[in-house]
Amino acid sequence: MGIFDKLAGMFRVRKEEVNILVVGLNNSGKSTIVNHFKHPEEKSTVTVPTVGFSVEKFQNQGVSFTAFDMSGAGRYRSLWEHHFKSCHAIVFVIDSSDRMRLVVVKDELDILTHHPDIAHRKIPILFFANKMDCPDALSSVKIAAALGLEKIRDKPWHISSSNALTGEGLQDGVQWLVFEKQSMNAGRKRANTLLFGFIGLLGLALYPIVVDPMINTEKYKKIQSKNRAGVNQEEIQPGNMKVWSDPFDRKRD
Ligand SMILES: Nc1nc2c(ncn2[C@@H]2O[C@H](COP(=O)(O)OP(=O)(O)OP(=O)(O)O)[C@@H](O)[C@H]2O)c(=O)[nH]1
Ligand SMILES: [Mg+2]
Repeated sequence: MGIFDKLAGMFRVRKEEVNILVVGLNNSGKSTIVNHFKHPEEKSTVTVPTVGFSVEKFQNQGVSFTAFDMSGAGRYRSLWEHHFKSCHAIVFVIDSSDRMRLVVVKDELDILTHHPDIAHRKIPILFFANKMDCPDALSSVKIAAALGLEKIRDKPWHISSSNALTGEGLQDGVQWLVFEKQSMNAGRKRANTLLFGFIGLLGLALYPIVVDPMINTEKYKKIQSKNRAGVNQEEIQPGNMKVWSDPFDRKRD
């Protein structure tokens, strides 16, 4: 690949790729949500409990998503943390009609937000208060209060009520996620521009002192020898060193 191809590659607008980790208790509707976004030809017609996890790819609003659809069954929940490091966003699905297990949801959320691979990252978390069509479903506001979401202050989060069977509320949630990722990228680009600007200015300031003497060695050698010519060489021989000031003001012979 030639230098121009490399430069063209650097300046080409790269397609955004986002890894999302889809977690939540079993039967909350994670796989049904992921299935909704898949290409019609790739959609599965039957919903079965996920074993371990499955990796699904889909496109939405010009963004390529790779979804790690995790099983929510107790014996597989320990697998979630293996994907914390590599994910760019988390989708946390809650069955709004499963009031009994809301406390388990809160425990799992606390474990996730306190995990070392998540705790110090400004990673966006999208909550789906799913199964809003069920008659005993709690509202997204009540779920947010029950899970103490207002305490998550160091990460952007959003909660959407959804019905994964009809797709209601799903697009709103993903739209928020895309917006959040894009504004994060814009912030990072601004910071990079500032950094490169600063480095450029520093380079300009240091050029005459550091770079120029390295390039124009002959010019600086001439200046050096000219300066030396103005100094009496005898005076700078160690044996002939003169004491210019005497702190005790003694007379010298
Ligand atoms: N009424 C209703 N049922 C839903 C909704 N979303 C999913 N379901 C049903 O809930 C059941 C479980 O859905 P899954 O998508 O398999 O749930 P999951 O979270 O992936 O479960 P695991 O893979 O076991 O962790 C299925 O029978 C779905 O049809 C919803 O919004 N409303
Ligand atoms: Mg599943």
